[in-house]
Amino acid sequence: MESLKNKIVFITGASAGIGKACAEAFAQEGAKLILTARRIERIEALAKELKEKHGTESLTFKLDVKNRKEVEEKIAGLPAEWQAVDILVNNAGLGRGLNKLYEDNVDGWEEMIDTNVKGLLYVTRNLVPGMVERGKGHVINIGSIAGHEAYPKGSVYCATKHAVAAITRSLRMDLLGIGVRVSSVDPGMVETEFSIVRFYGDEQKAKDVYKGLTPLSGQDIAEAVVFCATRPPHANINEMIIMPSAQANAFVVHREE
Ligand code: NDP
Ligand code: 8X3
Repeated sequence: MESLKNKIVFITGASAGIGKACAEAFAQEGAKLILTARRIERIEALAKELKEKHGTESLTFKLDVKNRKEVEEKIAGLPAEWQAVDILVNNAGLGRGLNKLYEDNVDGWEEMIDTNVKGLLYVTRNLVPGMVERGKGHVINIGSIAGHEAYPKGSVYCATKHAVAAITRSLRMDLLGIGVRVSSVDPGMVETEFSIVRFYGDEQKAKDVYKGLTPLSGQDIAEAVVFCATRPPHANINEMIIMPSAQANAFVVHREE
């Protein structure tokens, strides 16, 4: 098992859900964290909490992955001691709406494509060259079951996660022989703020998504991400699909009354 002690881990979308759980899991392993998201007050509070609990050293800054210039400038301006990023967790992402394509809100499409696809690309494009130069690193993308299957009313979200799957596979080939690994962790239903965001703040609708079943938690996914990151250098987890036991695939779910 590869130690994570003092490894520098850059996490996008660390202010909630899976990203926050990843920060906690990497902190427990003694990693140093670069915590980014738009809600800076949340990541600052998280950094403080992890410092108290585990003595974690963190660098925090506001980063909107949709903003190409901001991504370029913030990564180029990393303090010298934070530049050698070992692990990038491309987690920032969202769903907007659950509607038939021909009735859907186009603004939500822009947001999903700009965040889940272009945002992930901007961050990757700016951090991977350093990994290539150093001949080591690991990119771990948070994909989705929606990157393996398409489901009704989810055409654009599914398209973005299919894009993440394609980017993961191509990048792995681009980096072959260089010492930089690429993995993807692809969950089914995880109860986070995801559905609240998808339904534009409708908490009841969000709760109903997980009604009658035990969904995954952010921690379940974070444990898988840490598993990928701790494989010995000769081994790579290409992709890992993780579902709640009550979910067989993107559509078939068992709910208790
Ligand atoms: P949450 O809504 O709980 O967290 C999403 C995170 O992404 C937040 O920290 C948010 O931070 C960040 N984020 C969103 N937009 C941006 C942006 N433009 N720039 C930077 N950060 C951003 O959802 P999850 O934790 O569930 O989602 C994390 C990832 O997991 C996403 O990629 C999602 O698609 C994926 N996923 C989720 C599943 C689920 O069922 N929950 C299942 C499969 C995959 P802030 O708003 O502060 O910027
Ligand atoms: C988010 C979960 O079930 O909508 O990736 O694909 S789902």
